[in-house]
Amino acid sequence: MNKLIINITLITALIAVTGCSKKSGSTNTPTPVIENANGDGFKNPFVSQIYTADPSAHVWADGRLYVYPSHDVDPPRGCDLMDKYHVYSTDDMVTWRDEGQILQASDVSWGRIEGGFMWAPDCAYKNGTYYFYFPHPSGTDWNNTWKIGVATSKSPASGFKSQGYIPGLESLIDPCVFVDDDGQAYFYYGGGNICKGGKLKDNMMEIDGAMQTMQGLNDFHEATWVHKRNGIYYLSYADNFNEAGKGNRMKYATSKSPLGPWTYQGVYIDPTDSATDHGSIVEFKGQWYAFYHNSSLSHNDWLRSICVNKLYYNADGTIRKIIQTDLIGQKK
Ligand code: FUB
Repeated sequence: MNKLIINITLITALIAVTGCSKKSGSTNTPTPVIENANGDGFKNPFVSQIYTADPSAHVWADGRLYVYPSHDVDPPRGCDLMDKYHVYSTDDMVTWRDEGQILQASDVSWGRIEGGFMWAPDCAYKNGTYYFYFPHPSGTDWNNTWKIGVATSKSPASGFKSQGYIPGLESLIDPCVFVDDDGQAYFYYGGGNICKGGKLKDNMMEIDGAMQTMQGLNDFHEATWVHKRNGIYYLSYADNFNEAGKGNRMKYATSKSPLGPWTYQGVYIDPTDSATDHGSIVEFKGQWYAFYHNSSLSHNDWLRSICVNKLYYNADGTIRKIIQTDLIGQKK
């Protein structure tokens, strides 16, 4: 486990189921950008040592913010070779620590023999245990054999052991686990225009009852993320938008219930320079943040890098579009 201190002030201009496929067809009109600042000064991407994508961010009891991204392997072959998840943490949103590698395809006994395909993960905490959820195929026919694997640890960024997979699910990707204020955990996943959610049992490894299709989303593609603020549930996701040199947008919908029905609200992250996007929203020390990825270090759709910018809400609970910043912290 290598531990690297990453000071983003040192970042220099270095340089496709489903997630790896581009589709077109949205007619949604983006909500206006709030032109209220020249960015928030964050230098993006904030990890440059390796290529990372699909950041899922959480704040745990030790007061640090942890990011669980996937890892794009260079040279890429689409998303086929993705492997070896790392975790990053910070206590100030400026200095980031690479906590090292936590899991690789060869650790997964039920996984496809060829390895790779360790796609967008998430992590959840309950009753003293951290649960790391990751999509991985169980067969050579990867696109029809996706499972959602679970690895557990008593620590947020080390010691994870593969425990099997959640039984009875369809072949879909991009797990997200949201634990509500009453301790009830909800599991979401999706891809290929379908998003589903359901309750998790207390063991965090089995679905309690039936999974339901999430209703009310607009042009859902993948990358489900659920968070809650002031009693409102937010489901954010990547759409199918695709134009030359630009990729998916991040949209969101709201509900009074964790399983919908949802009311579509708009785009909160415009396309980056990457074919895909995938993000998370989290509050840390009184400020909300949006994590996402772009390809600005590699100029290659499948060598992505994770980014973060501040996220603001309007008084009515809607989300303002985030201002993406570049390598020197300027608005893009
Ligand atoms: O990173 C592999 C796949 O690309 C993810 O699972 C999707 O969300 C997209 O980002």
